[in-house]
Amino acid sequence: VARTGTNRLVALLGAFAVATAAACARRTDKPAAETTGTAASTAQAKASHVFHGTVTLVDTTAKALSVANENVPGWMSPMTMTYTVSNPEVFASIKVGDHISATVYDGDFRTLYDVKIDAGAGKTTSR
Ligand SMILES: [Cu+2]
Repeated sequence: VARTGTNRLVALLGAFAVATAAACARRTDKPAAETTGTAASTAQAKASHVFHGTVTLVDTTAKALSVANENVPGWMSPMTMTYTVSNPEVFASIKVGDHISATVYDGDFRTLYDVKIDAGAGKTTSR
């Protein structure tokens, strides 16, 4: 019974991912420098940014979030995108409308790190 809804949610997430991946590709001004060499050591040196946004979709099965972010200078302009998170335990409490903060890294537009739900902010009742 709930299966139809889940499938539609997954399809929606997929559509978001495709659309937003294209949007972000246009924002990649600098070609990746680490075409050769150890990717791990290069990745660790990447700059971090503080991310703020409002959750627009929660997929607890896929452990994915869609978030409408505020401008993150040098990383991403305001848009709605789907992400995975580094701390999936947030799925125990996170919900649509929550305002969250996280850490993001240059060149990594798919993962929100150390997601925190901001207390007292974005607690809208509308879905
Ligand atoms: Cu984006």
